[in-house]
Amino acid sequence: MKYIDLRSDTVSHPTPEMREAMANADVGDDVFGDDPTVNRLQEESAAVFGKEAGLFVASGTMGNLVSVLTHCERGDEMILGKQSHIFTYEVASAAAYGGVQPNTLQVQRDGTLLLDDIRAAIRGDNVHFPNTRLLCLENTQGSVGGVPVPAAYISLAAAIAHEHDMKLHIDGARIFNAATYFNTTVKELTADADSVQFCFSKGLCAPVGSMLVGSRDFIERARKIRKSLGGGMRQAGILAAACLIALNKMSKRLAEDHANAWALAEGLATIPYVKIDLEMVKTNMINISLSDDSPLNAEQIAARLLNDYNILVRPGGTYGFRFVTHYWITREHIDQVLGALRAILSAAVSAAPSHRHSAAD
Ligand code: TLP
Repeated sequence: MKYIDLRSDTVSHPTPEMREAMANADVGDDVFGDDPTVNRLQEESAAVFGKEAGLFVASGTMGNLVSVLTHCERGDEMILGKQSHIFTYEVASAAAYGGVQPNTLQVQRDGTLLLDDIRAAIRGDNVHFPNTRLLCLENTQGSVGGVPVPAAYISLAAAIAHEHDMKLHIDGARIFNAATYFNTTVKELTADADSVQFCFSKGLCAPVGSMLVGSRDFIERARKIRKSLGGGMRQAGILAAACLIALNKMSKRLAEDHANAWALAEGLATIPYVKIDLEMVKTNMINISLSDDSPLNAEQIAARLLNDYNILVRPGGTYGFRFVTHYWITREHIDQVLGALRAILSAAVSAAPSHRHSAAD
């Protein structure tokens, strides 16, 4: 890759092995269920997660939407984090296409929703109320910093949902990062979930694709909803071939990305003006902010990193930057990023020591 790109793990390119597998993939028409490579990917994914069946979808957003629309009827309610990806970054698709009302709860620092908040949010039997059908959890939880959520918590949340005749969906876009952190399996982490969406195209490096897994009946209903959204793909085995490598090989190397994230975090903690909460760095994401006396703001630093060092970071949000490590980020890159940041900040201090947040490029 031409840049040191830390904006997200979604930027990771397919590996040479993936490109070769894609070129040689056996394919068929997947809408007819004829694509052998897609079928294999769906079966292997279901087995890895201990579920009955899988459905290959174009993206994480599509996987979450198909799942919500399969679990819920129009006018139903789902409980989910106010900071969850489904609520925040999926264009209100469940409301737009499914008429599903979100009931949002504060996400905690550990990526969970308080169990008491979940209990309190579930509607009783009353003519005025919508039916609460679904609880959605996210693992790892992205907006609080890629925080992994443990199996014990998921079991407790699932038990509450199931007691109330609700289903549990897990947005597991980065569930393999969570399993790596806990040194457990994704099967263990999602044992109590009724459906799980996970992504091949983030830290696992595939170019495109996500998977929805659940019971056979759920997946059959989901298949029809995927078709209605225009998600019936034809010779998708070309993509599934790369995803098989993601599933079986790339999912086993994420500890390297976590170690690189930790090295970056420890280095960042020593740079003046950088504020970082090391306790929150657990997987492949790091959020930092800048102290009020920083000589440059986040946008200015990002522009200099790009122009002078070919380093891409994403400024904004509630933090200064988010850095995400992935397969194409090496330890040497981490050292380069730390060196560049140090150089940019100290040059800005010597150039304009009295100007706060106003040094021009
Ligand atoms: N997240 C992207 C952006 O959309 C923010 C990123 O760079 O992190 N669930 C979670 C937890 C995600 O982080 C994402 C993507 C998705 C779902 C959606 O996946 P895609 O992008 O494949 O639709």
